[in-house]
Amino acid sequence: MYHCQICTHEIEPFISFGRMPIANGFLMPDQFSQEYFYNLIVGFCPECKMVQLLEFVDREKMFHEQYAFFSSTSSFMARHFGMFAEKVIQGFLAKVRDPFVVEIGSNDGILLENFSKRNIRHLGIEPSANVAEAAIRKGVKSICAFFDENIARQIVSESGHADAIIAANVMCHIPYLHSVAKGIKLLLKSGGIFIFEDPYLGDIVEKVAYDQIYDEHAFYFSLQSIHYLFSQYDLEVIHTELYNVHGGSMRYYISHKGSHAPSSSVMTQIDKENMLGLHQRKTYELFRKSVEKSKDQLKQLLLNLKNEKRRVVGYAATSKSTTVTNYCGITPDLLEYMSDTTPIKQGKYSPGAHIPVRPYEEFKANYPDYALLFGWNHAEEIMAKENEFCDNSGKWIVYVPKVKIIG
Ligand code: DWN
Ligand code: SAH
Repeated sequence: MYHCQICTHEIEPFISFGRMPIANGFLMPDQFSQEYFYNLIVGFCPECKMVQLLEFVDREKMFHEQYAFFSSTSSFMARHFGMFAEKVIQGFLAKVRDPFVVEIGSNDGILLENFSKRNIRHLGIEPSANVAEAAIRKGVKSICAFFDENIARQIVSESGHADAIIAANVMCHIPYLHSVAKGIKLLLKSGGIFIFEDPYLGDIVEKVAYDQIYDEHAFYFSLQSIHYLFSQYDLEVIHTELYNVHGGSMRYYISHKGSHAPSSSVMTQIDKENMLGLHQRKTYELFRKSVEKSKDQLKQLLLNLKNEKRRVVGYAATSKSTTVTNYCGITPDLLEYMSDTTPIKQGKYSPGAHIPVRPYEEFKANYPDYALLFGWNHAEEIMAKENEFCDNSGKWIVYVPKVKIIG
């Protein structure tokens, strides 16, 4: 029996992906025999509506000095975060004297560099030392730590309260969200704003984007579950916005209760969630059936292409690809290699499935017949730069929202 991380009610499991390795645990052959696995199972809490993992991997196994994801690998995301910073500055800092901005999970500084370039006082909290060092090299002030209540207290005593706390794609990574919410409560200035975004549960369900489910993503947020959590600390969701990044993300604006007037977006979004059925278990049962269908179709397509002796390569060794390859049983006989632009992944093998990861230059030098788009969330950016692949009769295989061939 498992209990909800947010409200302690019993969780209802609705999908199991079986044994899974660490999503970003790219490794060398001499490490195969000691590879770490855990059970990837997701459940729904009927009380607070939080969708969450049942088993968690120790944070030090995922976030360390060899973390494989560098945020700045996507130029579209760099632009997105430039606009995010602009909104924070114009909307909340313009009238503040010597404002102070804290980012949780600042990675290589992709968001905070927009503040440091304007000489705005800032601090990034980032536990993965190698990416934090990349940020520091860019002039982004960062400390290597996991954000929680204690770190928040330390920041207040050393630098004062924050006018804005920002976070992207990290809140859903933190199982101990109560400590984080307490930290936000004590770090945020009265009248300050906490803004964060994460992949949105509504999009995951609607698009059958099951590959967003992996060890690092402890939670799959809806507005209802976020509201439940923060209202316990007298913090209030005052506004929400949807963005077309990472497959559909929700940005939440949170303040001390009563300090900002809530916008109509909050009630509108709650109504939409009720229409989508995000508060009902049966929605997740249907999701499971769609996931199983997607898996069968993708596996069959790859088997057919193998029989036709076509060359198929994975495009972008994303964290998400670890769920797809392991769950669908995609082995090196079905996928020649995975192309990726990140040096730390190149020359290694994918977690669990042990598919070689090769530099992007190899893809360009010898185009395959098909590219399985593991970076489907960056499809616009990727397809725009891969005209030559298509001119050479190359075709894309996508699996979100449906398994299909493009080109
Ligand atoms: O939540 C998370 C998100 C924000 O980032 C983290 N838990 C980890 C990570 O997830 P991901 O690995 O699925 O992220 P992306 O951004 O979908 O994929 C990044 C990978 O794709 C990098 O290894 C670089 C690669 N890539 C590439 O090879 N060519 C990316 C692009 C845009 C490209 O053109
Ligand atoms: N914000 C970036 C990075 C997202 S990846 C972006 O949107 O691209 C998730 C990041 O959160 C990793 O860099 C990881 O090291 C960091 N992280 C994980 N747990 C954390 C915690 N408790 N506090 C702060 N950062 C954390």
